[in-house]
Amino acid sequence: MAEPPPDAFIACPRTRALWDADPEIADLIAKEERYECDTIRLIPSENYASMAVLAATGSIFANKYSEGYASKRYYEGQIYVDQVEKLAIARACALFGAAHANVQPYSGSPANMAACFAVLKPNDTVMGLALPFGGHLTHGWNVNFSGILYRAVQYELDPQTHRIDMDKVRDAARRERPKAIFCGGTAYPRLWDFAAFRSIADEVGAVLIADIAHIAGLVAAGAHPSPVPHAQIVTTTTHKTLRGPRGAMILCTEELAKAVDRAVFPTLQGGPHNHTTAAIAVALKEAATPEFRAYGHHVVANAKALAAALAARGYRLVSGGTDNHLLLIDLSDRPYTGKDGAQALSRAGLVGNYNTVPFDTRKPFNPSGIRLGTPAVTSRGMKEEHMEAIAAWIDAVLSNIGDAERIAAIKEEVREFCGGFPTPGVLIGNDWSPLP
Ligand code: DSN
Repeated sequence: MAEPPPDAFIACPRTRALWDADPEIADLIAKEERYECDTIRLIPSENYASMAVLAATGSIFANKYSEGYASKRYYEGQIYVDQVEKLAIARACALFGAAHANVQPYSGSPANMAACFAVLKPNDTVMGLALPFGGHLTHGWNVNFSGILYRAVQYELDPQTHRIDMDKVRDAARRERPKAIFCGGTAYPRLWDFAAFRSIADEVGAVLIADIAHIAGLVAAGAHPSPVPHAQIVTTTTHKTLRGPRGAMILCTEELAKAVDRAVFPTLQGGPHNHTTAAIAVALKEAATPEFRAYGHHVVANAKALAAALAARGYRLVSGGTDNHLLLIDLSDRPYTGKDGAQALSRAGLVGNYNTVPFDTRKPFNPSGIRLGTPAVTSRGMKEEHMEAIAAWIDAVLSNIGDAERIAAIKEEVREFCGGFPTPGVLIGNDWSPLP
């Protein structure tokens, strides 16, 4: 049963209208807000979008159809939509130093598909980091379009260092002659050497596609080297470290601009989600501020602090630590799996996700790793000293996995701790605080 609406929902005309029209959904939104306030969110691909980004996402730009691109649309009435899309493109190009941007991809997978359609023909060879080693489905994994439409070749991590061995990537590229090489991933805690990837791509005549979905905010903040001078195509989602709405963008060279635009529309997509484009523009404006630069550097400092605090408690980390926003706890030597661990942590209000580790001997649906990241906790203003407390709770949960009472007590401690940090974007629980 729906509870009475929180005061903050009554004060806002849009949530008030939602409560009147559909109290069940409104109630679930209020509950999710409470949940996002009361838990420590450690999934590295998640964040808190600002109130401004959410306002644009929920705006009436969702009402409008606008197939095509600014000044070349298939529908009338684009006076304001064109201005929004042009602003988003200009801000993307300025922030990342790119020659061209397409802000219409619906999300990361469609963006990668468009990148492939722009430069590959069916059965061409594509190369990327294998999914179980921290790559992404769309980088050539066999069940995905990228492994079905193309001849996919996958590189792995070095068994000792758990880092990418660029000599092995070069050897594989020389042998397999890919037409496109993906770099970037979802669970790689180290820096990407974009220049080295480009030199390999040039040597074999491939296009380099850098998927920076996870690290786009770090790149914008100067906390990770930029792929833009190296990769001919850069894809990214906009909702992870970049802290925008759920969406995506493709940046590319002038030479590939037409092919990329054509791949997005009309090859793969219809009408762009203009409300998302508006919110991407807002997020890009936020990301160009000194505050966001500081945020990006703090995300990395927090991840390093969390990694060090966990290592000090005896946890093995993939590659021994992190250079970016994420880390992977390797539980191969423990009697419980990554899934057991992630589920126990979640019961304590510490929300991460189970993940494969390199050379995992367990199955992907019940693997040996837990993936954690600091983008969301950093958006709440947590600092290095708070990572020590989070590591202590993680250790307490994993050391007491079957102890429901202890885990319930930790959940309460976590909830109380969370009350000390504003939650960006939520209406209830605290206030309309600006992002730290
Ligand atoms: N789902 C994203 C992640 O969590 O990394 C990748 O697509």
